[in-house]
Amino acid sequence: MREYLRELNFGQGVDLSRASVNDQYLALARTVRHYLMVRWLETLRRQSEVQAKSVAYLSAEFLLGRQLDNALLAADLTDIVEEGLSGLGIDLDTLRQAEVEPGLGNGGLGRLAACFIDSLATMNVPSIGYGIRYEYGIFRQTFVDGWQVEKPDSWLTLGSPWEFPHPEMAVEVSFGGSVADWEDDDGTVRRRWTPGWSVLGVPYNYMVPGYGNGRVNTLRLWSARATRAFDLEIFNSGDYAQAVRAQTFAENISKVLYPEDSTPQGKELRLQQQYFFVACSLKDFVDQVLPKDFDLTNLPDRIHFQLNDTHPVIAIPELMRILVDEKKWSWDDAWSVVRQVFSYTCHTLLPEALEVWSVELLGRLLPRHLEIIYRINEEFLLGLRAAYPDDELRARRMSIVAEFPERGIRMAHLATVAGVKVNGVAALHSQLLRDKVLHDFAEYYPGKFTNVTNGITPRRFVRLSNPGLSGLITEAVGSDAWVSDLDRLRELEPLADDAEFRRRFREVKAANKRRLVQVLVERDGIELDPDTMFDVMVKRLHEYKRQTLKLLHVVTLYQQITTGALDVEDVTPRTFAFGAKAAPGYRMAKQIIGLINAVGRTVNADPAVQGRLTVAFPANYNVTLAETLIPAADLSEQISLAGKEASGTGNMKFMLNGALTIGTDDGANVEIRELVGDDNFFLFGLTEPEVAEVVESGYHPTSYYETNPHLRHALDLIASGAFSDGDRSVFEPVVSNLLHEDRFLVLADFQAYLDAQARVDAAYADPEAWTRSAILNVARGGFFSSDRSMRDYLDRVWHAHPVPPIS
Ligand code: T68
Repeated sequence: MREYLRELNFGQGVDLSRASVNDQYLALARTVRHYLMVRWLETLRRQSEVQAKSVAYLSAEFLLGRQLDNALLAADLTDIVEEGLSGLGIDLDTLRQAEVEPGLGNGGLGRLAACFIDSLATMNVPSIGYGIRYEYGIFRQTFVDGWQVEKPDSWLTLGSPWEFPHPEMAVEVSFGGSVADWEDDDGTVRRRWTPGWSVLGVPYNYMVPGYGNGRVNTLRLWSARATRAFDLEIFNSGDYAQAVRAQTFAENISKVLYPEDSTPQGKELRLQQQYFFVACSLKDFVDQVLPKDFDLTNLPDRIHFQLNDTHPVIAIPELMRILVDEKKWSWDDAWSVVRQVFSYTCHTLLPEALEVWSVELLGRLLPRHLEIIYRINEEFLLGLRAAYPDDELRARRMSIVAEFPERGIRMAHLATVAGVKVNGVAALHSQLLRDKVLHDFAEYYPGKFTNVTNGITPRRFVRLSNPGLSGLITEAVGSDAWVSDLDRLRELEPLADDAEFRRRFREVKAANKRRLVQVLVERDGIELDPDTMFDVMVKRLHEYKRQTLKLLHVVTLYQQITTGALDVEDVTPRTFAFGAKAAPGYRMAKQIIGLINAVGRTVNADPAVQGRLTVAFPANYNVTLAETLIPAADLSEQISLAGKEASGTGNMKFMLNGALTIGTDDGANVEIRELVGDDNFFLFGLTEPEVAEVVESGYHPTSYYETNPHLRHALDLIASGAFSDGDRSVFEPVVSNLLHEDRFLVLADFQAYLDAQARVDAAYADPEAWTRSAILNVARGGFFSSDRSMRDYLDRVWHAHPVPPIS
């Protein structure tokens, strides 16, 4: 505590009596990071000594969540700090709440990256995360009259104690200009890129502490600054305003995270962001991380670059450029190294979500890279035509360069051609990648395709977010070894049949529900009854995830009760909780948010359903809210159309926190169900092959509307204006989309969903049996630790190894 007070006095410049909560939080954060510093330096020292093969995780997003609690846990400081602070009259929990989470990601993909670097550190794998330090992360969602209104996320304004800026290590990244031939000293003709403009990338380092192993890995995020040339311009031209504009232009590159989810937009700035962080990272690795005299022909022994989706795929031509243009290697030598050091993870099945950059844009922004991509493609097509001599259609399908609707570069194809491995993120997803999305490639490159099912870190999503359950598990297992060895949860299995254990398990869930109730009152002014079933659907808002299906269930129940078709006494009291952000430009998603809120307003105010149906939609669902929401859930909604959700990771978090899942046979749900068994999972809906068949034979949503009275009544009620003050036009787009288009077969799965929900009600009516299932969900969820995902990547993709722990 002496150190803490020093930080307050000398770091924040206040004494205890005048310190604000923010001062106190910042001082604590700095105290903790000092404590971790020795380990960080030791990790770095050992890393350069041992020269083991490392992993570089390249990701445009790292959705980290709050840092304090995780750092305290990793360093085993929580108890000491709590006690010390309380001696000073300070409540640790108050300081925890003062932290603004860095929301540098959109959803699953960004959160996955954060879980992976946590696991790599915990498993003693030499690794580094590379990404972008956005000044504004994912927008803060507010509701105005139930409609989403986005506010900027200024996560840096109150100070950012976890980062270490290194402006002296800035690297220069160039864009634009032109390419021309030039003659080398030895007479070889080479291509020379003369860029048009450049920016600086300033590295900000973040500690990634392993759990209880003394290791601290690094996450390096890049921030864009104007180059010194820009500064000189200010000096010389005298046109101060223009020079400042130039500066703003440069800094725009890392200004804001694109709030897109699965729908790529041909945004120039986005391509700038991608090249910016990739070029900074490769330069950093080659010039700074590797030893000075390193022979780059040995690069594959020292590093594997994992490409988190296609966002960093421009790294492939960038490394070619470095080797061929800067290091003056032959093309073939460069290619033979490049094709050994990258692998690509695909996170989608929606064809429209695969990135394609227009040749016009790429050629303007990165002319040399475009040339390199063309040459990679030429050689690829040469091989392809040799393998399939009379199949020009196949060559066109597989080409890295698309010709329609405009000339474009298919980044997924580039990644697949150059990558050592290509993986999907759940068994079903990987299979569909092989069989459908990248089928031609899987035929041409057998052995290149693999699966690594996603995982989540048990440190954040069980140990920290669910202390009650953690205590129970530790007691049952006999130690806290399960926190870094999640298979030990299996030992809980026999306890599912122990009435006393079930009672305590139920008590933990009840306490988590009360904690959530309290948080939502304070955070949103939402009042909930903890004695109802908490039925939770939290994830990005996207039509394929089918929040509307959940909503139609709510509306159906409401309609049935209010018309007397259902006796209110027969309805299981439920709280339907939603959490979802819509991409600002995604109109249908925003309409659906408006509709959820409108239904909530009506249902919550209607005395006829009071105490039976409640809709809660707290705004701004983020990692922090997930940490209290998920442990409180009874029922986990994972209801995407089969074949559309690559994996899902929320589904795993719910399972490990003792919620039962109602879900389709999609993504990782398939593996969840295999593990828990059909008795402990509420399966419904079309399977992926059935979906394909329905779509193939012509899908007519109206036929479901016409033949299913429940569905008709629910849709009619929405269309009637019952949730929009009688205005029939407000939600007309949602209703008519469902009736006439329904790309994601909501109506086709509606009745099956209602039936499954009836099974949920029946099961919930028997608390002992329900608790037994919930315990089995936890006991059988160990597979979904991201530590296991890391082992799979190490074995199947990276061929790297943990190094001995730091004592
Ligand atoms: C998600 N993808 C998948 N994308 O939808 C989910 N996209 O099934 C999977 O579990 C998760 O990745 C992890 O593998 C995303 O989250 C994005 O966020 C995104 C961001 C920018 C552009 C495109």
